[in-house]
Amino acid sequence: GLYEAPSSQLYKTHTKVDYMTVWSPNNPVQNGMLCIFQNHYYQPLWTLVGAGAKQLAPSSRPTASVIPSGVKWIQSRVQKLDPDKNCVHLENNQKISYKYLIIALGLQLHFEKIKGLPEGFNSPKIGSNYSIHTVEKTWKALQDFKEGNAIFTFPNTPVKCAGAPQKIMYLSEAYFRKTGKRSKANIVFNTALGVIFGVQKYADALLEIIKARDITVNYKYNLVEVRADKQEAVFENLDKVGETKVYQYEMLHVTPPMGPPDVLLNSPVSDGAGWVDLNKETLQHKKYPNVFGIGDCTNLPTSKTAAAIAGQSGVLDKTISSIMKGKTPSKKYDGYTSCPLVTNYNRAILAEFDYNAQPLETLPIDQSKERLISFHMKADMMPYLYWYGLLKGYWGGPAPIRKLLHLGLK
Ligand code: UQ1
Repeated sequence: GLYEAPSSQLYKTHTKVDYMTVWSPNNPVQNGMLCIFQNHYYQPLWTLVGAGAKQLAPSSRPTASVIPSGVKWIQSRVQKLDPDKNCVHLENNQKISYKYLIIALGLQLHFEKIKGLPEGFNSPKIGSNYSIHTVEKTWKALQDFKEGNAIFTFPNTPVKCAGAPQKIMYLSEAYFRKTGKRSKANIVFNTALGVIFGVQKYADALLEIIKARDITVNYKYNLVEVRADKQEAVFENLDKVGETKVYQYEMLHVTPPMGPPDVLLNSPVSDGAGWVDLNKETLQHKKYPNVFGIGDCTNLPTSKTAAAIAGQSGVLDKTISSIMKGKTPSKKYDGYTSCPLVTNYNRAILAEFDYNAQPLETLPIDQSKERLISFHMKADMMPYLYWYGLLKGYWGGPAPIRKLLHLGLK
């Protein structure tokens, strides 16, 4: 879909200026045009939905209801970007030209890159918190679990919310304990990565939890096939070419491979991998000065999270204001991102960090400890911050709060 001038209240000071945001409703429903644009999802809730801690319904609102007043919403897919001619091609040979363009297309899931998927989801015992279609299957598999391996995967591609693949594992482990099934469960995290988390401070805390809760982690293990009929998952060992290992599972949580939306592949605005090629500090395009980007579709070298988008929107607002006034943008994005690592039904580690993988914590307490307040922020506060703050353009990330809370403390 498209937002046309102005894209959100974030930019309400520029109502006289023409610009548009190329934007895609997150995680489109695949049956038919109308459905594609019907709903907007607050995906961070799905971590909890998959573990039975929240309902699915409150994670979705009609897209029409979240579009700011004064914005014209064009319900059509972008077919091609033509930044040399300052225009965007839509369906039915429609074409729209722009003065400024913000690309916010998100990313796409690639379940089909795993042999046996997505059709494997027709069987029970397999779920994925990453899709509206499969998140409730995770909860079903968890409830039906009797005995055997509970396997959680992390793919060999960039992903959105790199913490989510292990959040559901901690919640599952807690659920098994709560329901007396823990001794029957062997919990395995097979990750294509070589580390549990990219920031040392939080990686240390997570590894302690993994040890204390008797979880097995296999690094450089990448899911390549699911044989749903036999309840088998096949992993390749990324360190030993050609070596695969087959695991029997009683429950399987799949984090699918992900990539840029098709329209960005080989597009003039993209880098070699298909992500929008931005200046990492100003969010301005490296080659086209009137093109900007935000969120999962970009090649900003930080984690793809809603918190990162909040931080980016605060900077992009300033960057665009400067450019429109003919000034050089001065506010810089430091790569701020955050990941509330839910470790239990009432605990989370609130990871916050920057481009240098250095912690950048908002609260004046050690956020690498499992805390109740971090869990409540994730489960009960963030949805409001998202619907009424971020989507309306009022929330540019917690930097001002951090500075306030750390006055005289650090
Ligand atoms: C945040 O801003 C945000 O976006 C609304 C999230 O997404 C759901 C988050 O999870 C977090 C942690 C933040 C950062 C906000 C604070 C107050 C630390």
